[in-house]
Amino acid sequence: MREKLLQIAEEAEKAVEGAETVEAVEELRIKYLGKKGILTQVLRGMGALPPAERPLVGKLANEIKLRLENELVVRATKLKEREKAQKLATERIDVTLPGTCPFLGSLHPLTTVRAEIEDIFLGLGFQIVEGPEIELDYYNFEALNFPKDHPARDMQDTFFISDEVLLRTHTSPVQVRTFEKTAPNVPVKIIAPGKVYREDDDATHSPMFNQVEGFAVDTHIAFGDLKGVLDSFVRQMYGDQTRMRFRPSFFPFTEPSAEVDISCVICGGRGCRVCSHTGWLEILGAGMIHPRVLEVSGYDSEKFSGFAFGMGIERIAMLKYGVDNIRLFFDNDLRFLNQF
Ligand code: 2U9
Repeated sequence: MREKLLQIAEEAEKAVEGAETVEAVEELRIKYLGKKGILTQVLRGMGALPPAERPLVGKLANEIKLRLENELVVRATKLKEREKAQKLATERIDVTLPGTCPFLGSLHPLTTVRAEIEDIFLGLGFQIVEGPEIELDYYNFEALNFPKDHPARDMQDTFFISDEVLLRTHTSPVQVRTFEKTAPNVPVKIIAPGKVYREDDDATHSPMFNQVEGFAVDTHIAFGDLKGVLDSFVRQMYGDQTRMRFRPSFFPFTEPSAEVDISCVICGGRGCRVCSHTGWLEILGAGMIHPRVLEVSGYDSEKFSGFAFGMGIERIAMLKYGVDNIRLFFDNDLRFLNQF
């Protein structure tokens, strides 16, 4: 056993001396000292020795094991240093080369436009309020002057979860809910941004889209206040040169009601393909809140009045960036999104 141990030690030490790579040293460690290694096996077989021989042979085996472990570490360190020195001598790093730029994501254009709209209205003293996308018929239609069989409901068909529960078709219910908390005598000025759902699907309409509606209620609110607020909004959004015009319209929840156009952002009003040679682009709807809507929510319409407006965020973004199909916002095509 003694001779066998000394022979293994000599053979292993020679092999370590001759190893030329760190990997070769590791292989030798496994060969001699690993779980199934040569020296490990011998140490395991010591039980078969006569008891009198065991202490001496055991001592020798442990010494050999320790020496070999030490030689493996010394050789691996030496080889690592040699490899490092070789690399330093041959490898050249050009520190003037540009670094590799990590891929940076960016905000979705609709997120950016929504934030811009919110910033403008915050600057005009409005507060931002959000509400549920699954709404009661009462808040979405009834309280806004759309009785059950009113034809104006047809233009805002939506998913009904039950007779009384639906996916909201506009963010106006948020404003009715706000009225309920603030009436009968607290003035309010809020905008309600969020997703809405309608049965609409073409190049400029999507069954799900984002709206921002706003309103102000106080004593002495007049149509001129609405014009001032919207004029400030369109000039901040599309530039100071942008002009605005109002055309009469109808909404059940406002009286009088208007559609609002801006001078074409492409041709400045001279007429082009984008504005169908009219010089104008429709961007939002607005009006004075119908007295019945104020009364239903608890305000005295003899004392209080208010204006309201609504816009589609997609439409505002399409006009701002010259996008001609609403689906581009929802397709997740990076060729489109990377442009923002
Ligand atoms: C209350 C009272 C009145 C919100 C208004 C519009 C006019 C309007 C459309 C613009 C494009 C919807 O996204 S769109 O299709 N909106 O024209 N919205 S006035 O009026 C309100 C809201 C709440 C309590």
